[in-house]
Amino acid sequence: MAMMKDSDMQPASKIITRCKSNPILTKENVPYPVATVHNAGVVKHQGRYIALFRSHMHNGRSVIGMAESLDGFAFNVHPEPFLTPANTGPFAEYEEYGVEDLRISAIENAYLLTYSAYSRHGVRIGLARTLDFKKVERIALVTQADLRNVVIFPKTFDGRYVRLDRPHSEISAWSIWISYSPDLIHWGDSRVIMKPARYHWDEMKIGPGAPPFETPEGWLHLYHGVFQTMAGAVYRLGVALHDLEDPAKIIGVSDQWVLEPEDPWELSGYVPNVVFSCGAVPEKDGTVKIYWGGADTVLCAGTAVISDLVQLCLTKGRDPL
Ligand code: BMA
Repeated sequence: MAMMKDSDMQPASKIITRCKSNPILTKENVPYPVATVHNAGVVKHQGRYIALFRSHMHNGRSVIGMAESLDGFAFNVHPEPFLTPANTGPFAEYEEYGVEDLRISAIENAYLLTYSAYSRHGVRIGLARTLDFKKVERIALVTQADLRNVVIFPKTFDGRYVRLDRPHSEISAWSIWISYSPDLIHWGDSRVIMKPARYHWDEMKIGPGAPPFETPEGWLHLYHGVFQTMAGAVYRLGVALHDLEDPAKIIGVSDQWVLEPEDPWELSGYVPNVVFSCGAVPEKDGTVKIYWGGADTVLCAGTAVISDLVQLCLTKGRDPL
């Protein structure tokens, strides 16, 4: 891996250009009572951007709302939430405390939705599918407790689905793992592929962010990393590049973050000092729209040039493990 000097560092704020109308969604834009609007999975469906965002309700539990946009920045929120905890069937017991942090992967003419399901038993991941964002079909609970941040690659590899995830551990800093499945229900061949770096911006824990997207050089993955300070944890975003044929192989991880809390609505709110992403939309012009929750309170957006992010992984890398 190429080592870098301090003079190689480009400030994070230059790599992602924040949208001038940030925050792009707040609780005031939601036609039902919520305390927050943040972490959103986003895709382009039939020419429209669809955002499935998390909101805390006034009892502190979360639901998933839906918003639509023509340009990816000005969103209108639907009158009813998109996904609320199941009250019957096998999912009800595990969604009792709420549903959170949904990611969307477009694959095989459908959209796979992965979300955190909270209950008295811990947190596990629910997998659902939609074709049109009108009807949602729950497929399976695809993890035990405690595991979060499941993102599915938008392509199969040798006939298997591939996901990144983040198990909890008491003896190791929380890291990014990979798992495989022939049918979306049974997952295995799990192994760790990326760990936090000691005394580094993400040394406390890392986790998958937006589902990876394809670039000519590899799959680009926007992940989150956390640093513990005397004033609490700081959540930032970083980038890693995975091999196009073998997504378990990391070609490069940027040694510097690409986004950190800077705006007032990222520095203070429900949870201060947080930028947290569940969605990014690559565009044909070589840019990517990136969406993140600010301080677990509002939804923000920005754009980056994809090749800039790739170059960071390739030239300012560190060892992934
Ligand atoms: C994580 C999740 C996210 C949240 C982040 C920062 O553990 O709960 O939903 O945005 O913490 O509070």
